[in-house]
Amino acid sequence: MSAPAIAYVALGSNLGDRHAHLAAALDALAALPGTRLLATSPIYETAPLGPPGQQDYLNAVARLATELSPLDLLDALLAIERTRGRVRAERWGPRTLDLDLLLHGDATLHDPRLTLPHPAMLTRAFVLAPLHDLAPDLVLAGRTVAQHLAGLDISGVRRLPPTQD
Ligand code: ROI
Repeated sequence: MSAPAIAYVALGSNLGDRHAHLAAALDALAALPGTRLLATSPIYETAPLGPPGQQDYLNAVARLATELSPLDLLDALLAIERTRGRVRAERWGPRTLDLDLLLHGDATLHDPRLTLPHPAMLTRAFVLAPLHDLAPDLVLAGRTVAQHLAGLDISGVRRLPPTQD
């Protein structure tokens, strides 16, 4: 059997009990077959990118070691989203839980269902700020996560203090 891949998953929620959705998602990630939850970033409260009038998001990033293939992991993420009542309606509209596969080892993938690395991850402070907490020196497209983040406007992202539960 091949070694597990290190995968990074971005979590987002801006509808309902946002903290509960993220906590449930982390529990579900930790329970996936062939997968270990290695680390979780702090949670950030972030201004919504997309149509106006939405609540702020909570965002975080998780690092996994997984034996699941990229597409099997994607299916697992979609199933977790559905357990939190995610309905895919309006594009860029509010959502109970969004789980985006950012990276799966060194995989590059151009599948109709999944592009790896995630095509928008390097331009979104709400993804790069929590990723930076876990992997500042990870090199993507020739620059470290820290270098990518330094070029972004981070005024809309605020790290929340750790919770005590
Ligand atoms: N905006 C923020 N701040 N955080 C998100 O996770 C997020 N997710 C999305 C869109 C609608 C693009 N906006 C977001 O999918």
